[in-house]
Amino acid sequence: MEDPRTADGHDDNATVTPPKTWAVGVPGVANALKYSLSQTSPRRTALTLLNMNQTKGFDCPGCAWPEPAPGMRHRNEYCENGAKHVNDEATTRRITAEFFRRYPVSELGRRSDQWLNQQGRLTVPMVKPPDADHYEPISWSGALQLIADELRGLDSPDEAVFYTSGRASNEAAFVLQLFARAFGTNNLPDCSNMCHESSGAALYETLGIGKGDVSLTDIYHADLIFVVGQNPGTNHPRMLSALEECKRRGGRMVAVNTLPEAGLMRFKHPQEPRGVIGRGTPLADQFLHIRLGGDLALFQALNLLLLEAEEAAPGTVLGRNFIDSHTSGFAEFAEHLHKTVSWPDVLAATGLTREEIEDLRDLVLRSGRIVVCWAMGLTQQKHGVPTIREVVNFLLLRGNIGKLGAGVCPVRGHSNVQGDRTMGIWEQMPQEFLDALEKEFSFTPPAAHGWDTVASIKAMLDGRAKMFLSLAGNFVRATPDSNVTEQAMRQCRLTAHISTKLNRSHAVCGRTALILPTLGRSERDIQAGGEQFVTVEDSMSEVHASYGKLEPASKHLLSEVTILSRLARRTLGDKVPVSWERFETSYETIREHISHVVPGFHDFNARVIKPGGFRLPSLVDEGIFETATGKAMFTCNEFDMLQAPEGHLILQSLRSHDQWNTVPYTLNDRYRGIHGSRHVVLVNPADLRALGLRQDDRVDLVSVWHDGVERRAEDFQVVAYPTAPGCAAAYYPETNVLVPLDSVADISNTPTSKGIVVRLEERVRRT
Ligand SMILES: Nc1nc2c(c(=O)[nH]1)N[C@H]1C(S)=C(S)[C@@H](COP(=O)(O)OP(=O)(O)OC[C@H]3O[C@@H](n4cnc5c(=O)[nH]c(N)nc54)[C@H](O)[C@@H]3O)O[C@H]1N2
Ligand SMILES: Nc1nc2c(c(=O)[nH]1)N[C@H]1C(S)=C(S)[C@@H](COP(=O)(O)OP(=O)(O)OC[C@H]3O[C@@H](n4cnc5c(=O)[nH]c(N)nc54)[C@H](O)[C@@H]3O)O[C@H]1N2
Ligand code: SF4
Ligand SMILES: [Mo]
Repeated sequence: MEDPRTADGHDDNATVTPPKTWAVGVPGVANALKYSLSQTSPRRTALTLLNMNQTKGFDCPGCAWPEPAPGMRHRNEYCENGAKHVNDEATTRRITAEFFRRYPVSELGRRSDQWLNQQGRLTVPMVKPPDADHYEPISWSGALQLIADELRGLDSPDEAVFYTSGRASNEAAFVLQLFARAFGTNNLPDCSNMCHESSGAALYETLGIGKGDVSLTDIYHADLIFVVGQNPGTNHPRMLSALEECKRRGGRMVAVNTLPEAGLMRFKHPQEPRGVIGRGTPLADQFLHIRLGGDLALFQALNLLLLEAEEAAPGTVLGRNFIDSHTSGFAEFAEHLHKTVSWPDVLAATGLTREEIEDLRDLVLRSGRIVVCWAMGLTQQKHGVPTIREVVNFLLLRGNIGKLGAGVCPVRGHSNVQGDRTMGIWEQMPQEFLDALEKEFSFTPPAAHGWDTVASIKAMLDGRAKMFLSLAGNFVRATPDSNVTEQAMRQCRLTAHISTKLNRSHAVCGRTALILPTLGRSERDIQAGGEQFVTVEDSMSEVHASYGKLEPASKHLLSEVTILSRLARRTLGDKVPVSWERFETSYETIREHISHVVPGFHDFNARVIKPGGFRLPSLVDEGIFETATGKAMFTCNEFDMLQAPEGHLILQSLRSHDQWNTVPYTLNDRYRGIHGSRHVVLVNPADLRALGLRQDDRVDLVSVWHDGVERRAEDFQVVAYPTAPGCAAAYYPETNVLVPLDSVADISNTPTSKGIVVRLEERVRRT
């Protein structure tokens, strides 16, 4: 792969200032406004922001953190980064057919992710014919016919892959999965395969639910909140308001992270006067500076300490009633921990001291109600699933499941990633869901599981997959092993992207490629049946409506639902008895079907228009666990830790403060004190000394994997940073090239983006 930064001629030298120890407040708001005004006018910025996260406005297209109940919302119920995300969509810049005449695809492939995104909104459908180097305009019907013909020409429906990113609405997601299954395949990979799949796998097995079970009320009422492997100050900023509220009521917080992230330490509330002028609220009562991948060992050691405390003072530590009536496997679990936990291993894996873990135990013993929140630091590890199972063990020990102020909280990424799953975007939906589809639509969906993201890439590589359609997202940048994935994508006969903004997946594409420009969530969606809204589900299972307010970026845009239902109709004709044409006229029709197919959605149309919508019921809250034993399951997990050979480091790839996933907005990472470049690698000063490196040295990052293939990310600037010893950090997606396609989490098949063994090869030493 040619380095995409070269064509833009910047991003080669960072200036570094000390990392911040608090998050949000005035600089945050000012920063958001600066970015917004660079994209659009003051009037449009105001219109956009005042409508975001209001009951009759649109859902923030940023993360999946929930809004407070309607009566408790601020007039400005958004964060700095939400403001940036929505104005990135609301930008007044446009990409027209002229743009594609000017830039050949080969040149677009050399441009950086940031440059591609900055060109503005896509406005007209475009096609790149086989062997051509330019996209050219095509009519909507021509574009959809090309895809339909390609699909119908396949030898098997399983040669097609339908990818979804978590920005898509419930309605679009439901139509896409219906189309794919009616066409005959379960090949429905999604961004979740790379995100919270490990959470889903662990929670399904142990609790019988694929999602979290806490609400905002639980967060407010918890006595202790764990924030593990998560950087809320950047990635879920309004979570800090909820943590602040919990602390105001006397709750405590413990942060477990490889980096001392600003948002974990102290918070200044931007919508409260004291947040603007004061020192803010201290957040973490204890900070555990853990090694990458050390959380499994940490929770095992903590659980053993709790078992020992119970033995020392029987009847005072464990939730015996809860364990006896609601769980299975306790005795085996307890025996397993007694037999296997070795303190030297725990200290080596975590990099913590025994005293720190004992202090944590004491904090736990003082806390009746506990919530554990986590994100990518846990899920994107080889042993991510066992780690989350061990978190569940921890909560079960003291009965912290299914009661007020307690529970599991995997904090979701994309605003509707949880909803997309609920709607059936999953390559392995349970048979009950497929049966319900069959009953509603009178066709038999395929039963065999489809391909997830990693399996899809492998299938494209060896020619089993020939056609790729994407509903939102940026597949070639989000996925691991960039060089390999790019080759996979180029081997497809046809690739088609339903997108709002230009990205690398449009430039690194199949022999024939299509760009299908679509409405963003902030835009008005007018159909034959009148103005439409869509619905989303947040990280806490709240389902609500989102009403677009802005004029669409172009009159040529079609909605996601329109594109998908027209494509389904063209492809399938009357092969299945589905009235696709009615879907685009009124999305109520789709919601009516959803209410018959998806559990918890009865009276969907009536309930979702109430202010704030409704919350999906959680069986766990009713004490029902749909697991193999019919109870919440304690599990026995084998100890595992990440190890790097002498002279190597373990690297995590993470987000800066100024990016949305594969899309950097600027080259800065304000809280971490990095400005002007994303090609930096953060290394602990002691490791730098041991490796004979200094701040500002230039290095290549080379990953070490047993296939012997050299994976190299070139020319990174070394930054001395307080990351846990032995653990380095660099940005995603620039370092995806280093993650081997086969380096995946056990069970969930999630790429191990937070556990890559690397060596730093020095380039030119600065004098
Ligand atoms: N502004 C903004 N918001 C976003 C996104 C965005 O790109 N930009 N992306 C959205 C999406 S899709 C997602 S999934 C979420 C992601 O939200 P996060 O999971 O917060 O995102 P990452 O930047 O990947 O950060 C991972 C955090 O885990 C820590 N960590 C890494 N490895 C370990 C480990 O082994 N143990 C522990 N204890 N900590 C570890 C890292 O130091 C870092 O603080 O954010 C969502 N929100
Ligand atoms: N190394 C490494 N890799 C990772 C991660 C990591 O931490 N490290 N994180 C993983 C995670 S958690 C995730 S979720 C994935 C993210 O993977 P994706 O979800 O595939 O990537 P995004 O960058 O969110 O996709 C951005 C694109 O979506 C399109 N888009 C935006 N809004 C809309 C819309 O409303 N409709 C439509 N149709 N299109 C829209 C735009 O064209 C934009 O360019 O990446 C994963 N990859
Ligand atoms: S916390 Fe997430 S959903 Fe809320 S405004 Fe910020 S980015 Fe948007
Ligand atoms: Mo994600």
